[in-house]
Amino acid sequence: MTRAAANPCRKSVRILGVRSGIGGRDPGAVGAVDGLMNSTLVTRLRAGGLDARWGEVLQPDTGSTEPFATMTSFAPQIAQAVRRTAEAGATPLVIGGDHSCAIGTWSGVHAARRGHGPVGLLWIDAHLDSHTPETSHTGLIYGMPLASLLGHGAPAFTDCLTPEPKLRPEHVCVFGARSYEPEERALLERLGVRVIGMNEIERRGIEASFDEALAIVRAAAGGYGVTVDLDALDPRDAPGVGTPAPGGLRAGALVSALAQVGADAGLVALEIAEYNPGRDRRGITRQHAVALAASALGATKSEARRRIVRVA
Ligand SMILES: [Mn+2]
Repeated sequence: MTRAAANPCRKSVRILGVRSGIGGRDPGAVGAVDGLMNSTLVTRLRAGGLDARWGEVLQPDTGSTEPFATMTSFAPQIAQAVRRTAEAGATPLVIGGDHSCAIGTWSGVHAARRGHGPVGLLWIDAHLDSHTPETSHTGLIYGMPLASLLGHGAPAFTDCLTPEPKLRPEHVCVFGARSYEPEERALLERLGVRVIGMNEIERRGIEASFDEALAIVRAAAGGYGVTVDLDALDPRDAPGVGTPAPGGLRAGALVSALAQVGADAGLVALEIAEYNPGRDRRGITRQHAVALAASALGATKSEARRRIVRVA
């Protein structure tokens, strides 16, 4: 008997690749999908008891070089792929791409969970990603996805799939922030989004801080998602990102914290963005990305269970 037959309740994870760096300053995140395909990601998730495999890999239409125009048609494509995956009963694991992919990912999750209630989102990031085209200093889309999902910004993004906010401020928590402009901080404050920055995490400890963050997103009736911008990690652990910011989370501490998510049935989707293989050193960012995904999807604690099944 195969292990799959012995354990028909294995959680199904479909990995969706977003092969794009059009939203960032450094297009290097376009290499993330191929970098993670050539990693231990799938074997690690399977070894942890999950039915994990790659699904669709999406890439933007190369006909246009204007990022706003490109993203206007690409974000709904990401959203539809995520929606199809979630509606088929699998947990989507979206591998960015620069973090502008989140506009599509969480619009798709919103659509898939429509009948269940609003979805919470834990946004783990060094930055707030909460600019609008009016406040942005750079015009880069990877600085705008959270504002867009909250219903603020370019209509092309706020109206992805449907013209409505995809997230409610009371169900969103930003975790690990330490580098941002006053305008985006002001937007989140005005909306009432809880931001747990690095100063606070250092003062209170990651465990107490993460407990609060998880309680906020878990309160959403439609389940919750987690998006990890790898620049949330300290550059010592994650040099392979486009926009590193000193003073971040240590990888081991975040992997431990995310184990709570993995042990929970409420996770509806996971996203890991901003891996930039060209800036990585000896693959350490990639290794930590795999460990974060395994922990958040609950692929770490099933080793013992598998041994018991085999013995039985
Ligand atoms: Mn980000």
